[in-house]
Amino acid sequence: MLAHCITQEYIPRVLLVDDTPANLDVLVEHLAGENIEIMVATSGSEGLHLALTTKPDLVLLDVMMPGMDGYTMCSHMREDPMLIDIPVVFLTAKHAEQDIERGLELGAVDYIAKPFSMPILKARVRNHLALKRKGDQLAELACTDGLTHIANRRHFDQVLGQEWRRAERNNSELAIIMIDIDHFKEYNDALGHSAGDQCLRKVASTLKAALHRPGDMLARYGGEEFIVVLPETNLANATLIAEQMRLRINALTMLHPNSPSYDRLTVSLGVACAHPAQTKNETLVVEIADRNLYAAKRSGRNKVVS
Ligand code: GH3
Ligand code: MG
Ligand code: MG
Ligand code: MG
Repeated sequence: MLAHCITQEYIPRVLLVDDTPANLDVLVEHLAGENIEIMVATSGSEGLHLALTTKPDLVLLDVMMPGMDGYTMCSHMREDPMLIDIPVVFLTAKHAEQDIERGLELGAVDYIAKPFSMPILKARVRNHLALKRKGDQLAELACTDGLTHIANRRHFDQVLGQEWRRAERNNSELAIIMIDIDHFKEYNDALGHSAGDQCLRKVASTLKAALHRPGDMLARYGGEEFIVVLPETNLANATLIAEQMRLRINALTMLHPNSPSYDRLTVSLGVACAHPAQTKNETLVVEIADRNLYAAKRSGRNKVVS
């Protein structure tokens, strides 16, 4: 799923980890005017737990702490796919050349020695947060279809691979729906390309509205083709969802003046479902859904075949 909308108001979150409460108090006091949300932890293990549950945009990390020290916490973060993209800045009195080298080799983006200048620390925090934001925006753009703002094909392929492996581990089923707009070439020919683009956006948002579970995902697969992955869904339930999608598109009553079969815009849908234990790979499920979509086209369009 796409993480968050680029246009939403953005308040970055910073996690401070230090075993000395007085150090945390000073940082909290000085960072208070920065339009950031601050979270604090007084140990490496608490910091790691908070990082996992709150996904901060930056971690300011002490090194010397009883129990899990800062270096160890940083190493754990670099090994965890959920935490690997969160930048870490060490903020520590331990600043011999080899300490700094070690911290940077562990993947920290910066290493600041105590005692430090508060204005310089704030400037560095702002810069690291700005870089993190740019990285997040790029990652989101790389996953999004520019016209419809739903997931693109590349992101779909990644998610399908992940869901397939999850279904394999959980011994559960996974369903695919392929959707293709009927006679869309004629729609463009009759109403123009810009109306065609508008139509694609409307179809995307209408299909998306038929999905209700957080794990379900709709993507633009190609020109006027869409695809859905439904984790832990059997064929009967996937067929029901596909039928709801077909009805919702019908209910738009978008005039299709040039259609050889209907007076309004319609879609054809192919459904497939598989157990990873009994199926070669995820590509095969997509192929079966595509074959069923083709059958829906041949049997008159505006149909679901599963
Ligand atoms: P069928 O019912 O068999 O699916 O017929 P169709 O006309 O929908 O299928 P065909 O593959 O012949 O044509 C697909 C059309 O989709 C042609 C292409 O111009 C249009 N199309 C693809 N991408 C876009 C797009 O981004 N914007 C617009 N406006 N049209 C697009
Ligand atoms: Mg300490
Ligand atoms: Mg097509
Ligand atoms: Mg088509």
